[in-house]
Amino acid sequence: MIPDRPLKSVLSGQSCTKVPLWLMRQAGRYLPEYRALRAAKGGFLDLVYDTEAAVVVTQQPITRFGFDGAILFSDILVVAHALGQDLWFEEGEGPRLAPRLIEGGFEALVSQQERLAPIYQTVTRLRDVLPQQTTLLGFAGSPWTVASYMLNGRGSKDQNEARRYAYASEDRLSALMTSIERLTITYLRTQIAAGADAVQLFESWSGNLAPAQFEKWVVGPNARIVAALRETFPDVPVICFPKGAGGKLLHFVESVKPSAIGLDETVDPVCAARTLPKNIVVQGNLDPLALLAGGNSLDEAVKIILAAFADRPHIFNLGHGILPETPLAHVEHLVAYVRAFRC
Ligand code: 1CP
Repeated sequence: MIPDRPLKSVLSGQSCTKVPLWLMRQAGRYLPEYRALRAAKGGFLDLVYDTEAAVVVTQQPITRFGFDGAILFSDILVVAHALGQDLWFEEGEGPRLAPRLIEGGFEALVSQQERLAPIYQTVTRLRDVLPQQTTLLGFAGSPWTVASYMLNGRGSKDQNEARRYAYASEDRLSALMTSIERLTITYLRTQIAAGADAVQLFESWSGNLAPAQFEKWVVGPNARIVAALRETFPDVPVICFPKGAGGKLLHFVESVKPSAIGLDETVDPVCAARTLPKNIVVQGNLDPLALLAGGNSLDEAVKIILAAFADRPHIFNLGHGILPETPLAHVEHLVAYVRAFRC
């Protein structure tokens, strides 16, 4: 008999008396064991491309908290690296990519897909060592979000440079987006073939696009990736996380048709439960700051979310990544609280 994986079951639309949970960025700097290994290995990318280390880091939050989902330890920007850009992480700041494609250089990039090989090995190894009941989640960035970093060479508060480029150089952006989309499909298919039970697409920068831009750069690529994965792996759920989609969320769900939709913390759970189609699984959406703060306001926020989604398939998660300063005791409290809830 195949042991039950509660998160995979809910993602596949089966009802469950317990709400499965995992947290975005659950492996990371809020964990002392992560900080220790990262210091020993040198840097973030050294962990990502070292299969043994990436396996250990992925397991750390499972061992400590018993989450239902383990998300592969990697980063969305490895796809840019595999397309031939240089990638590094500045200590205490974030990712850097070169050349900065807004200034040109896309045609000269030489694809280096072998850079992804250790990540596939990590997935294979993880499926062997994770507890049977733990769902293994693969992931990738959605093309627009990855393109915005490739164009700007780094993060920014609004990705305005990339958004301006989308108007000014539409043809060149189309070519870049097509390359990212193709590689993302291959990347996710290979993760699934290596053992991922489900995958998540992170569209972190969909929030501030004008509607026509949202349609072209977000809805289109996400829909094509979901369809391509479903064609090859009809039973593998795909979670889409169009962060900040707000009023465009229902349209996104109806057009992209993901198995599950990740909601960020600005979405009203009561309203989402009322308006989203009943067959779509929802994931989310606790404010990471509520988890950081703890106390009664945390319990209140968790209660509202659990109650709102009690009569539909729901995966408990944050609305965005866990903050590095989050006390471990607050995470322990959250896990106990969600575990005690019965729908
Ligand atoms: O040790 C460190 O300081 C590195 C911090 C870190 C970590 C732990 C980065 C740098 N990436 C990651 C891992 C990561 N990134 C995961 C692993 C699995 C898990 O969730 O535990 C995932 C899924 C991501 C996804 C990711 N990376 C996104 C999408 C989700 C989101 O947060 O919006 C984005 C935008 C990135 C780019 C990135 N990588 C790292 C940083 C600090 C950033 C954001 C940079 C910026 O916009 O300024």
